[in-house]
Amino acid sequence: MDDSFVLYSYFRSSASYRVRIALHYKNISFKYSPVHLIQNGGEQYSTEYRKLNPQAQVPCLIHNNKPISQSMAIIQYLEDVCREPALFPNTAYEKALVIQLCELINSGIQPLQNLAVTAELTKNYSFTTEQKNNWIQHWNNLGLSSVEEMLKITAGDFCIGDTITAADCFLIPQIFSAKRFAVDVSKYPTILRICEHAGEVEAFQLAAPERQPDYVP
Ligand SMILES: N[C@@H](CCC(=O)N[C@@H](CS)C(=O)NCC(=O)O)C(=O)O
Repeated sequence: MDDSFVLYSYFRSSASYRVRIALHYKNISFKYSPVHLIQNGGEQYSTEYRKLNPQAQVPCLIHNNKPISQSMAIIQYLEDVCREPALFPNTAYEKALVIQLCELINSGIQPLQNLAVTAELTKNYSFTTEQKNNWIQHWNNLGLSSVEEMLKITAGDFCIGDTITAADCFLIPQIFSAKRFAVDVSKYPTILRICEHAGEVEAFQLAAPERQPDYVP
């Protein structure tokens, strides 16, 4: 059995960033395989990459020569093959809270700022750069204000109490993206407090975009 892990990733991709945090947190070594989302018309559209992920998106994790896409599926898979340290709580309700936060970001925010979506707005709906940025900020603010309200109830040092969970793997990359799109995140003090705590943890440091081999300032 080939037990090696390969992660197809782009340094700026928030969905890839989630998986990088999970891999580092679980101390799983992996080969980093960069997919440049813009160069060469977008390397995610290459025939070779589409064989791994027909949706033409990163991340994609290869384990035992088998591909898995969708960061949620990948992180749950990592939890199954490497239980400790756990990223999902044992109790049913707390686990649901973790997935609730992950999905709020995964389904409710990130898809609306994704490259292919915003490129379509520009190309076929004549959005100006300003309109595109307003669109991205609108959906980030709508989602993040809900996240902030939920976290006021569930958070300790991290999203759910004082233990790192998959919810933190989703939140920190989303805040990285929000800042990149000039969203005013100072409105979200609970989120910022969690980001500060995560910033002290090695797994989050190692997963940061600027630490990746394909990073470009
Ligand atoms: N729900 C997917 C989202 C994946 C996704 O949207 N990836 C983006 C980068 S963060 C991508 O590859 N975009 C390429 C494109 O839009 O062409 C996941 O969690 O893995």
